Amino acid sequence: MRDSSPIPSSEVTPEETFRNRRFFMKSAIWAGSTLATAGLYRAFSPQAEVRNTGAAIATVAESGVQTSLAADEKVNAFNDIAGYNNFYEFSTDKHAVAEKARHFVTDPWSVQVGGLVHKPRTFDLAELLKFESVERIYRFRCVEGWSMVIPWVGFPLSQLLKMVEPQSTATHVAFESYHDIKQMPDSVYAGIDLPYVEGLRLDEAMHPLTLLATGLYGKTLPNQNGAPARLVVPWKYGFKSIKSVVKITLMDREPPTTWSLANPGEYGFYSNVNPSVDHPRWSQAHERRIGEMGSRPTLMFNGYAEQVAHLYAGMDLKEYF
Ligand SMILES: Nc1nc2c(c(=O)[nH]1)N[C@H]1C(S)=C(S)[C@@H](COP(=O)(O)O)O[C@H]1N2
Ligand SMILES: [Mo]
Repeated sequence: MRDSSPIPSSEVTPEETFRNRRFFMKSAIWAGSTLATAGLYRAFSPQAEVRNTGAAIATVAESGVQTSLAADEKVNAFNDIAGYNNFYEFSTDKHAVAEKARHFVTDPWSVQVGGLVHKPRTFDLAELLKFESVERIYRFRCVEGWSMVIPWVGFPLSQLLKMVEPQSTATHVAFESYHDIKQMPDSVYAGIDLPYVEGLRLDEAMHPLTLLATGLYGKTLPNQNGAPARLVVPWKYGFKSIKSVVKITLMDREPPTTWSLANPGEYGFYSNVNPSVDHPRWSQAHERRIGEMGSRPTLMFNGYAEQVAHLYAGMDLKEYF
């Protein structure tokens, strides 16, 4: 998994409506009013574009989650986010994924949640879209050394996990992606075992920053970004954020993960963004932000250390990479 393709130019500026909305959202965040913010969202985002119409959409103000960007960080253009993708089931060519995923059928859909839970349950698409959505603008850092800033729409995974009531013996959560050779004919060239699987520790999965995303830029999630629902764990390398999830299983041990199965020496279970732990074949100290010239320093835990460092207290992050 090494990126050698050129950076796509981001000539396409973020949509005007989004910029306007963002301007107002900033003041709303400081005002700290979820209700007011939800109203602003509706005012600046045409309902027709958002599939999550069933629930109000709040912003980062809710649950006191701080996810602010530095002054010099801009949200990436929609065309960067939806045009430069890693989704090996469709293609290993980042620029080809969007087109190959165009006809991917994501409705009907269901996510089966089970394992060490008191109330196993299957969520259909309508049920997933009924969770109260929030917008979270997160940095997204791929292990290959590129990054973006993405305005996700989704809900904290903890909400779904609480509904199934994890048993006291559950320590980890396993995730599985959709895989169907008929819909994903190029997956025979993926070079990794499929279905794609990932995992988190239960406390990581319950962390308020961890999302199940169902949209971005205030719209339904594009197929190439993992429709209809994908994990987003902003302090870990991008490959942990598994796409098009169909199965979630609570376990009492660390589940296998696709990239550590493929290459255990290069991709660990934790894969926290860490500028001081290099990949065996390249440095992780810097990254190129898609749409920018040059490079910028990679931040510990991708800039979310204040929120997540305590999860790894006492752990040697070179050993648990
Ligand atoms: N099922 C599945 N999930 C996946 C991948 C994949 O190939 N298959 N690629 C991962 C990698 S390496 C990255 S960087 C991100 C890319 O997400 P994006 O295309 O939405 O930016 O998805 C991750 N989730
Ligand atoms: Mo990645």
